[in-house]
Amino acid sequence: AGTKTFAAVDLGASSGRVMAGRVGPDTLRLTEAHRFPNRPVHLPEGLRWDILGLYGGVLDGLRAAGPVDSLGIDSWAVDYGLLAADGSLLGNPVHYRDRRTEGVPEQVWATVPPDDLYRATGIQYAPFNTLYQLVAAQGTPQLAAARYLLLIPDLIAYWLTGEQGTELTNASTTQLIDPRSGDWNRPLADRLGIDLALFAPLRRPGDPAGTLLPAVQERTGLPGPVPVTAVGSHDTASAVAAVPAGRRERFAYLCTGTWSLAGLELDAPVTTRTSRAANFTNELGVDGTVRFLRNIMGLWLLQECMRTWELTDVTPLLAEAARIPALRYVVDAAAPDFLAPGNMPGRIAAACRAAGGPVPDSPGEITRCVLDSLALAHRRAIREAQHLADREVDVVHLVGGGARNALLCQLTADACGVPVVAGPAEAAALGNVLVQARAHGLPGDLAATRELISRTQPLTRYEPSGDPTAWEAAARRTEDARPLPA
Ligand code: LFR
Repeated sequence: AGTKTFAAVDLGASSGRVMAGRVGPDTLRLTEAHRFPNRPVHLPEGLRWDILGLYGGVLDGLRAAGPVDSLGIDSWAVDYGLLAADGSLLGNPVHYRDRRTEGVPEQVWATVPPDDLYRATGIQYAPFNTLYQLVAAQGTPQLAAARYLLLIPDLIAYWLTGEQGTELTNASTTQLIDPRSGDWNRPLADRLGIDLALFAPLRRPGDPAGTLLPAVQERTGLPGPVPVTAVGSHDTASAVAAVPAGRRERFAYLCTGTWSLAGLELDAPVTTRTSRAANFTNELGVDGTVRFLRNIMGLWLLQECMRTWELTDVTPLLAEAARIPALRYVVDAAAPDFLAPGNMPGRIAAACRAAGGPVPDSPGEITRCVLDSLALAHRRAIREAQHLADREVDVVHLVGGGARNALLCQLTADACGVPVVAGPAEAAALGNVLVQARAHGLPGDLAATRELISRTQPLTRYEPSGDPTAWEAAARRTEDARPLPA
């Protein structure tokens, strides 16, 4: 009694899933209705998302989920689809790892210096920010024909409901939002010739986002009417909302998956010059929070190696990696050279060689290199976040897919020198479900929903172990190569 069911559509860079969440004041049960691969496609014109395949997976998933009180959608950030005046999609959305933005940031900075850009938006430099993508698209027939632009989760919501909106947490990753007002930065867009009229009106997590179209209801077999509710539609916003922190805990979070996003939850953005130089971003979170974090390449490094090796089972690789001594091979896991797809083992070996250290060769050695390097990058980001935001941290909450990787969790605790609490692995889907639940009557604030997660979901605690001086020395070696500016 008193429980409701919510469907969470959660699209990640390597797979999509539809989860059903049963929620009540003391209940939170998440079950997987359907999981499907997300396979980007190399076309002659570049790297594209198979958005129609993903949408098909969403419909199958909603059918498998069965009757729900509402549904919400989240996905990776920054990417979008363009629509013609009649609402039809103009081509496949471009993948953020596509090379079309090469050279574009420099062009943008000639008009808007990077310092101004950072102060105006709080967003770190990444070549794939929507702002650079839109400047790269200027002059293309597709953009010329476009009347509407919808970010990926908003595009899926549009196909499901016929209604257009732009959800704020994800909108903040476009680098076109003023993080203080939470509204578009019109002067910035004007200076760059970006047409903000392409974007639908902003909506916030918890806002209503339409009702399933009759044809969608028929296709999914859902008894209606089914409301769609805006959630933190940026997957990282949903994942941070599901960090099972205690109300008074001083915590950092690590959202692990294709990326590692490491940082702090703040009340206000930090847009100092040092923070920009350290490439920390201020993305908007649910309930008016700021996600002050750094992007680290994450398990993409390993996923991409496994694609080269044609391996699908990570378990034997992790077992092999666990037998190799710590910190023999280290790369800078935040380095932009690892962004594009292709020959990752070769690029990792080359980076080790360039750093003058021993070079990993076997898949086990390279896996170990990735995990040690990620742990070091986690350590660095969490330390720098504390320094830049003038805050202290007693515990690191590690959520997302990496929470299933015990070796990564332990190495992160060892590197950071503070306990790591790992889980939930499906944080984005849980955050998605709980924002819907609150919009549909679950009482309590963000801290209360976090307490519900820590009461109901299995979590694993990792205490720091091993030799802290070894991590310090390794940190010093890699940080010398890329020092934090004074
Ligand atoms: C994680 C994520 C990151 C974002 C990257 C690209 O899935 O959403 O937060 O920087 O993907 O969109």
